[in-house]
Amino acid sequence: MEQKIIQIQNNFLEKIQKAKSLKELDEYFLALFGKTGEITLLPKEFPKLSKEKRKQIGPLFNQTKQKLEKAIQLQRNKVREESYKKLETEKFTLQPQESQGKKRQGHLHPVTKLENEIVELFTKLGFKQYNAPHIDTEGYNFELLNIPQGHPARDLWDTLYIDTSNVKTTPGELLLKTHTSNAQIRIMREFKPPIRMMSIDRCFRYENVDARHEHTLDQFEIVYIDKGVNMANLQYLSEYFFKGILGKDIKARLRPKYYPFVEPGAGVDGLCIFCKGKGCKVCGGVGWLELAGAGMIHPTVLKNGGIDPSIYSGIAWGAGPERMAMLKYGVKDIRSFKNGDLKFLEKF
Ligand code: FA5
Repeated sequence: MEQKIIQIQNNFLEKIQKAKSLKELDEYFLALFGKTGEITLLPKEFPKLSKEKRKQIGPLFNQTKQKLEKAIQLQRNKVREESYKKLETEKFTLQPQESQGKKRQGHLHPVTKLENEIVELFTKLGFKQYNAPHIDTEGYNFELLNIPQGHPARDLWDTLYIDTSNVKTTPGELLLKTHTSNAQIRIMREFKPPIRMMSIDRCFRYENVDARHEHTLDQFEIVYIDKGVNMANLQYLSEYFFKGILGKDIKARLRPKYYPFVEPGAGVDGLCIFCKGKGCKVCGGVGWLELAGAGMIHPTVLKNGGIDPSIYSGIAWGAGPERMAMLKYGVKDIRSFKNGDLKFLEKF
């Protein structure tokens, strides 16, 4: 076992130190710490060891884990700094397009196009747009959504908090909104049921970015509240939504998922078009790409929004337009959408 740990360490340390891109480093991170990563799987073998051996191996394992994490972090910083330096020295020249005999024409970003389609689809059903602030209070982002301070569910969202120690008039802790669900309570307090609202906006997370996770991501949220709204409406709207945007052949599934602000809660997945459900790097080996979280709005949240849950019920969901764009346009890495590569954008 010592041999194995040392071998993993030596093998990866060398590769990490030679890595020239963040993408390469993300791949090593996944190979070590992903679901089936070499470091992740090692503790599964510990029960086979004697008690004495375990005492020896434990600290070695922890040291190796920390060493590798630190090495990845250091190399990430180094790669970033080098790319900034390159930017400072690089000369940009704008090519006179006319002299090349063709005019270049700009167009909307592929995700913007897809979001416009979503808005159009839901406008037809009577939904109106509503956006909440990017910098928001813990109250709207968490507490009023049934996630009090210290609740373990806060760990589901890697939150970027704002240092307000020097601000005298701050209304509690401020943060960058982690989801468009921060609009829910405002919508309920501003409008009387029946409510059909939607919100498309940018959200921010302290995320370990990879092929399907961005730190700056868009979300599309709906809040639909009326008498007698139920899971069947959710199922119908999900189908209307995914088929309307991704085509009638899209294979989607609804599975139970926990969110403190809905009951019951569901995760909506689309079949990964890259591996056809077999499992690949893009979907993290699962075969499905999570597109949305959804559910029946929790009675406590309705009450917090001033709505009587004995009269009204509601559904909400938060979907990821970039994830949908990956499936719609066959894009294997979510980071391609925002890295400013014109060659990529010109394909659309
Ligand atoms: C939420 O953010 C909940 N607010 C969704 C919700 C709303 C549930 C209303 C119930 C009722 P989650 O963290 O799972 O849940 O994100 C929702 C969707 O956003 C995901 O399914 C995915 O499509 C997208 N998403 C989440 N994190 C990222 C990320 N880092 N990069 C890109 N897309 C992401």
